[in-house]
Amino acid sequence: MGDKIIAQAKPKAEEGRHNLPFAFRHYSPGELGQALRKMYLIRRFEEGAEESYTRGLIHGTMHLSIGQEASAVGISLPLTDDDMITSTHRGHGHCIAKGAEVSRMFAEFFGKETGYCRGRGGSMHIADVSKGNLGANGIVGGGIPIAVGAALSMKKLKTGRVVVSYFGDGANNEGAFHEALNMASVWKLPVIFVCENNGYGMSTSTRRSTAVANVADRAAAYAMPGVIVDGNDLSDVAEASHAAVERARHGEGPTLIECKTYRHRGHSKSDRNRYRTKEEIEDWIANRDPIQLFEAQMQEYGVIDAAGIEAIRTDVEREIEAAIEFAKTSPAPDLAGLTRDVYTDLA
Ligand SMILES: Cc1ncc(C[n+]2csc(CCOP(=O)(O)OP(=O)(O)O)c2C)c(N)n1
Ligand SMILES: [Mg+2]
Repeated sequence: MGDKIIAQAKPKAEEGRHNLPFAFRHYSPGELGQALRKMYLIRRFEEGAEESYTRGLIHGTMHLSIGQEASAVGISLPLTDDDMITSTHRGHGHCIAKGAEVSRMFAEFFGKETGYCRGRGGSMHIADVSKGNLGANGIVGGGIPIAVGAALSMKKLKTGRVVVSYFGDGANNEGAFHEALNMASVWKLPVIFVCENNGYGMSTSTRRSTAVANVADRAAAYAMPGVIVDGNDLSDVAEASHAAVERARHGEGPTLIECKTYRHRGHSKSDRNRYRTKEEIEDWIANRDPIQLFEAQMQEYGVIDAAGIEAIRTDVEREIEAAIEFAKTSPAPDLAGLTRDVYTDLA
């Protein structure tokens, strides 16, 4: 990151307030600063996790969402702690956007007792029901029917709460996706389906795997609105999310939002990026980075200056350092509890 971001700032716009992008009309400077902070926190958390993995402190694999932060944070902006989400194998960002503590996430990755799953679950199983996060899911498309079930429950209990289901483009070809969308529409459930289309499911491009040009086109088959947004533009994402949340809360049923985005890193730690060009990756990093774009917008509309951005960064660095330290110094699970808090069949 660094100075590049500041250099992108354009002169302050002179348009009237009604011409400002949605997020700048709808949220206060403090709320926008918090959104930027969360995007940083996701980025720095994942960079910290990546580094810890390289140093052998974390085992297994992980799927990084670096480059997709605006989608996680923008979708969460209109949600309250009472609203719920289901997440994916690439879910760190969703989790942090919904209010998870990075110290407990690092502890989980490090296999410590203080982690969200007491060190038993790792990267792909973090849940935090106190913040409405029903959990990540290693099964592609697995979270979608869970979200529909939760939304049915929210409707029956007349809670006014909504459920967001994040999933990838790969999941839109799973049967569970189609069954879940149909049922949610028939029953007008308060659920928002969010496809983070990053162009690839592992090494297969969406073009080669999906019959329609846009995942959002599939909404028509289930009589719900299908909205395509620039998934790297926080304001566009928040606008679509806000409309979908309003619709869901008022009993009008589900919406399918497709966030067009890109993952900067490989699919997982073993990916050698043979299926996409270096130029393609570099172009997204240099020209479409969601954090750079949001910072530039914030400066353009006079919401923050370079010093304000620096203060947020410094604050996030402090939080990440403290979180890693907490994880390192936390106790490992007790050997006597080896079969506790896991599915075991001792018969
Ligand atoms: C049901 C199922 N099939 C296959 C896999 C193996 N798998 C893990 S991630 C993945 C790709 C998913 O792509 P996408 O939904 O686009 O999400 P992204 O990784 O791009 O975020 C696959 C095929 C799985 N975990 N579950
Ligand atoms: Mg994908």
